Amino acid sequence: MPSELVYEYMRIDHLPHIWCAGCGNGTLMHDIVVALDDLIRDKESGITRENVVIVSGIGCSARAAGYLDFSSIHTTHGRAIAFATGIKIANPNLHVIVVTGDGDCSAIGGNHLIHAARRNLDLTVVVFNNTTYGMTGGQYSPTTPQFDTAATAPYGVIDRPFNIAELAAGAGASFTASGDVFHTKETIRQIRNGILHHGFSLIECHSICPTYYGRKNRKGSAVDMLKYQKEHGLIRSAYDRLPADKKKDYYPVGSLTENGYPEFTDLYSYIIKSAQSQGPLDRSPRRDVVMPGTGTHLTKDRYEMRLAGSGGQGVILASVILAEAAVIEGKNAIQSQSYGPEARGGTCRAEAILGEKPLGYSKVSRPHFLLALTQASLDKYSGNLADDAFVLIDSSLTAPEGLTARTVSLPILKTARDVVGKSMTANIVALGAINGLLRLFPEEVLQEAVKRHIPGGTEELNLRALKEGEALAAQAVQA
Ligand SMILES: Cc1ncc(C[n+]2csc(CCOP(=O)(O)OP(=O)(O)O)c2C)c(N)n1
Ligand code: SF4
Repeated sequence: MPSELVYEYMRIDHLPHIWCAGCGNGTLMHDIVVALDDLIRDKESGITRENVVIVSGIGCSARAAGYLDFSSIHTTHGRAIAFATGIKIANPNLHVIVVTGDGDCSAIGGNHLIHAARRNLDLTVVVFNNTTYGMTGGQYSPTTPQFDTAATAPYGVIDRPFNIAELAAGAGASFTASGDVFHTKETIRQIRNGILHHGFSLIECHSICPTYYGRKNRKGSAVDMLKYQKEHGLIRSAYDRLPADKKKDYYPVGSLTENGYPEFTDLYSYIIKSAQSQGPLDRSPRRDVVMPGTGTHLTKDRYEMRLAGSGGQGVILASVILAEAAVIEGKNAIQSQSYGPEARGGTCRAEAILGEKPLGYSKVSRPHFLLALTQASLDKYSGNLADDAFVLIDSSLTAPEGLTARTVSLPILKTARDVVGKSMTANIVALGAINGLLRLFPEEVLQEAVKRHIPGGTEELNLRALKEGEALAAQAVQA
C-alpha cells in the first residue's frame, strides 16, 4: 500500500500486522482503503472519514478492523453482520462496512448473512474468501472446493461449496459482485460501487491462504496462487461470453446483480412515520405529571416500565399499547418481554422504555415503574428498582418488606371482574390506572393505541375498562 495511504488510514501502532507473508488479506484491505480514499476525496459521495464504520467478526481477515483507522469494532465469530445491523439501524446515516471471512460469514454467521440480505439492509459486506478457516489452522469451510483437503478433511471434503455472492443474491441482496487478489482494479471498483449502493451489497473476494489451504492442497507458493488467479479469474463480460462447458475452469470478477429493491431502514422509517400520522389526535402538550403524594414531574429522557403478572393476564399487550401510544405521540419506545414456558404457571413480565430522545440500549435494568398483578410477580420483580421508582400493585397483594419505593395499591383485578364484567380486561384497567397516575399520554392517544391492538368487536368493552382504570387512579390521587 502506498505509504501515504498507510499513514492516512491505518493504525500505525497496530503494525506490523499478523498476516503471513503472501496472504491475500493485505491486498484486499488495500483495496478497501483505496475505494474509501477515492470516495472520501469525492465531496459529492457523502462519505467521510467520520461516517464510515468498519465491523469484523473473528478470523485472520477480521484483523482488518483493528488495522483500519476508522470507527471500528472487532466483534465475535459469525456475528459481524448482526453487530453491523444494530449499528446501521441505530444510525442509518452511517456507512457500515463488514470485513468477514468465508467461515465467519457463511458458516457460523450464515443465518445473519441471508437475513441481512433478505432485509436489504444498507451494509457493505466484503468477504475475504480464502476457502479455509485460516486463523484456526486450515479446517474446511463452506467454500472449500469439493475433494480438496483440510485439517478436518484429510481425505477430501465431501460437501459441495457455496458461492457466497450467489447465495446473497438469492437471499435478496440488491448488489452482489466478486473480486480477487490479482484483479485489483476491478475489485476496488466493485468495493467502491458496493459502498455507494443503497441497499445490501456483498463483494465476495477470492483471497489466498498459502499457509494452510495452499500448502495442504499443493497449490505452490503465494506467487503460484496469484498466477492461478491471473489465469482463471475473468472480468465478468468475458466470463459471460464463455461457452457453458468452459465456465467451470474460470470464475468471474465483477458485478453479479444490482437492483433497486427498497432498503430496510427507509422502509422502517416510512412505517413508523405512517404509524405516527395515523394518530388522532390531541397534540396538546403533555400534562403535568403528579405522582400521588409526591408532586414529581415525569420528564425523563428514558422512562423504564416493567409490567408483571402471570401468563394470560395480558401484560405483554399492555406494554405494546404503552409503546404504541408513545409512537403515536411522536416519541421513542422499545417494547420487550420475557414470556417463557414458566409463565403458564408462574410469572411473566413485559417492558416498555419510553423517551423523548433516541433510546439506544434496549434492556430495562432499573425500572422507574413497576406494575404487579400477582404476588409471585411482585415478589420476583420488586428488587432493583430505580431510586425514584413508583410501584402500582393490585390491592389483593402484600408489598414485600424490603420494598421502599412509593407504592399505590388499587383493586385492578376486582374492577375488571366486577365492574367491567370481564377479568381478562385487567390489563386495560391497569393501563387506565397507570395513565391516570402518571399522565403519560393524553387520554385520546391511549384510547387510540388500545383500539389498534385489541381484537375486533371488543372496542366498547376495552374502552370502558380503560375509563374504569382512570377512575381508580383519580380516586387514589384524591385520597
Ligand atoms: C463462537 C466461536 N466459534 C469458533 C471460534 C474459533 N474460530 C476463530 S476464527 C475461526 C474461523 C475463521 O475462519 P474464517 O472466518 O474463514 O476466517 P479466516 O481466518 O480464514 O480469515 C474459528 C472457527 C471462535 N472464535 N468463536
Ligand atoms: S493463515 Fe492463511 S489467511 Fe491467515 S494470515 Fe496466514 S495466509 Fe493469511
